[in-house]
Amino acid sequence: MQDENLGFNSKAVHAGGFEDPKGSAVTPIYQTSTFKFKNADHGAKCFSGEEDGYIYTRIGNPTIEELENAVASLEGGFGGIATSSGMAAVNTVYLAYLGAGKHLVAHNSLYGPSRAIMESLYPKFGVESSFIDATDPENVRKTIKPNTALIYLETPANPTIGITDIAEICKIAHEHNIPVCVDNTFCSPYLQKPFEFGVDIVLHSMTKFINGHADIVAGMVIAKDEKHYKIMRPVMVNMGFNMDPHQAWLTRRGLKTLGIRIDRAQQSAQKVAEFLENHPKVEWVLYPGLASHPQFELAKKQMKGPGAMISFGLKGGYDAGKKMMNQVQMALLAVSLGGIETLIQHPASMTHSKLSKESKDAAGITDGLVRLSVGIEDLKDIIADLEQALKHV
Ligand code: LCS
Repeated sequence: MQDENLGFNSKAVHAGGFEDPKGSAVTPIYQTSTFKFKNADHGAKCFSGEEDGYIYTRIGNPTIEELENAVASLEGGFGGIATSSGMAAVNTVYLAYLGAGKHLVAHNSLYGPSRAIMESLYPKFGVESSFIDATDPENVRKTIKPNTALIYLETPANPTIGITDIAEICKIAHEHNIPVCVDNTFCSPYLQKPFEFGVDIVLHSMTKFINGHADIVAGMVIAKDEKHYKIMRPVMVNMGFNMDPHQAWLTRRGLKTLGIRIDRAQQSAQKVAEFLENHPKVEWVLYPGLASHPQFELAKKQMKGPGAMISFGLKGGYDAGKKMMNQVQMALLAVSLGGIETLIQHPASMTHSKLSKESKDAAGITDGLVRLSVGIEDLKDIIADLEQALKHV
């Protein structure tokens, strides 16, 4: 059966197109740096592209390729480019489309380093950037300049859970022939398919939901079509942002259960968000499954479900948040997200600490914001843990 005809969970299990010559049910780990050519002519033809064939693992490897095909199939894109980390995926996109004299427009709330490197590293190479509140698409229109070369969004955004209207922003960007990239880490293709709304590039930190087991760091860029694939693939290869075959194998294994893990975590997240919203010590909660979320209607239109990420603020601000984080017992006080275990962290002092105070303020990353990644443990235990921790606040 062709992959295109399968449902999401079937694709998550079977997609990738690898047939092992020895009949292995699971794609083996091709733990090799290089590949033998049949003869000198074959080697030359592999290099010239006249023949398909593996050359060297940084360029391509069967275990990695199966993962690239599987994720591209789930996203509905042309091709995947696996990277050593989510940040390598972000940099593949930045380096492919930006350069001296080019300008980036991005949402103001992004994973800390995705924004911080635009403030600390890329100006060295003559790249300009503007960070705006893209939850109002008109702000994107107003910020585009003749040298704007990329529009970069995260939706829902880390850590504010702000949601941007992907279709509307693509419409504006494409009037100016500017490609749009969406970091789809918070949703995974199970909950959101940015290509359906017109984007050109999707990227993931697969460290999160796609792998889902908090045991590897990995990234993926997916191109809508061959043109964008050919712009980006050489950046990964030549910068050495490649994945390792063992990392690819673990990620492919994690991917198989993506849908059922998210179903479970999301079901609990809805209840946890409602619990927090009704708790007297909680000032506000941002979760796309709550009617109080400012983009609740847009979330319903654009996402298949509200996901497993919640941000909230306590009435006592930062000190109260710190007390709570020190009191959780089952949830781990740890950065990262999207795994089977519930994680809690404080973006202002942890994941987003490298941003300037002005950048944090403008993006709504307040000192009191606490981020919760709901795992697949029993709901009663997740709530009991939060409840006992809140008693100490
Ligand atoms: N994009 C998003 C939305 C992320 O949340 C992260 C990591 C990255 C890209 C980078 O991926 P990595 O290189 O770590 O695989 N987010 C993290 C977080 O919120 N806490 O720790 C890492």
